[in-house]
Amino acid sequence: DVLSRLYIMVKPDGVQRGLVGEIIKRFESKGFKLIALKLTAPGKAHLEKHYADLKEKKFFPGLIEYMTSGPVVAMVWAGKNVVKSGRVLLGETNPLTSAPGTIRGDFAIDIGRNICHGSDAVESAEHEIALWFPEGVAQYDRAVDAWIYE
Ligand code: YYY
Ligand code: MG
Repeated sequence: DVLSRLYIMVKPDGVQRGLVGEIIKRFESKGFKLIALKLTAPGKAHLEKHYADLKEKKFFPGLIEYMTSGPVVAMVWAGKNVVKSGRVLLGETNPLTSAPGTIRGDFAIDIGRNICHGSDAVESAEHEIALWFPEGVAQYDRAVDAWIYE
């Protein structure tokens, strides 16, 4: 992992429930660097591409319906071990087994309403970043990095 990038997406339920700021806050306070952010509702074909690896699952149609039920907030975070760390901040796929203190553990109950997506590996993160941000991401230095990284 080391210095890498992570695709995070507040799902339609997270947006409707007013949890966008809360989710951003957790990645921001942790020390990760925000390099892209947008509110978007790209439609069925795009979401089917995003979740292409799950298209044989029986929950797939319901997942796509849910994901296209409203706008999502797409973002990219950068930092050391950000993919592994992001999965820890997110919790388990099922909120039931997500520890308190995690995003899904603190704010969700049902697996099909788990409020936030996070890439599961560096390769899938890069794939998802290209899919959601074809326009590219920001590049900038942060003076505070010297106080976050040894
Ligand atoms: O990466 P993550 O979101 O934690 O789980 P995935 O296995 O990639 O599944 C994507 C998405 O699908 C999950 O966040 C909720 C939904 N889902 C579901 O509704 N029912 C399942 N049994 C498994 C996943
Ligand atoms: Mg996944």
